[in-house]
Amino acid sequence: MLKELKMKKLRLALVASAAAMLFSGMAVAQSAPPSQATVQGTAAAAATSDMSDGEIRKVDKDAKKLTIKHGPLKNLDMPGMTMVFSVKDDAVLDQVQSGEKVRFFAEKVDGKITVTKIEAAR
Ligand SMILES: [Cu+2]
Repeated sequence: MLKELKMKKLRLALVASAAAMLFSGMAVAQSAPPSQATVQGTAAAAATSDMSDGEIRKVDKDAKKLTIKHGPLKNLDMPGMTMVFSVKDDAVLDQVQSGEKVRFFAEKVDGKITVTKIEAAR
């Protein structure tokens, strides 16, 4: 009975270490190809840059606004969501299109959350 319990514990420990190895292996694989960056896979990249991931959902040239499905915005303390942004430079409205994946930076300008930097995601 006691021996059986010990075996069970040992097996659990083995499973846990195998899972840990698998997880660390995955982390390495995920950070390896920079071109494969996804919304989930850019945690490391976000640390080196303040740009956030986003996907353009709507370009409203009349209102001069962009609807972006975005990842967490660290500087604004905002989790990922889909929302409307003002743009600092109207020219970006001609540079992006709905469905496009982007990297961008937003900050509060005159009380409005405004996209101040944006580029196509690689
Ligand atoms: Cu938001």
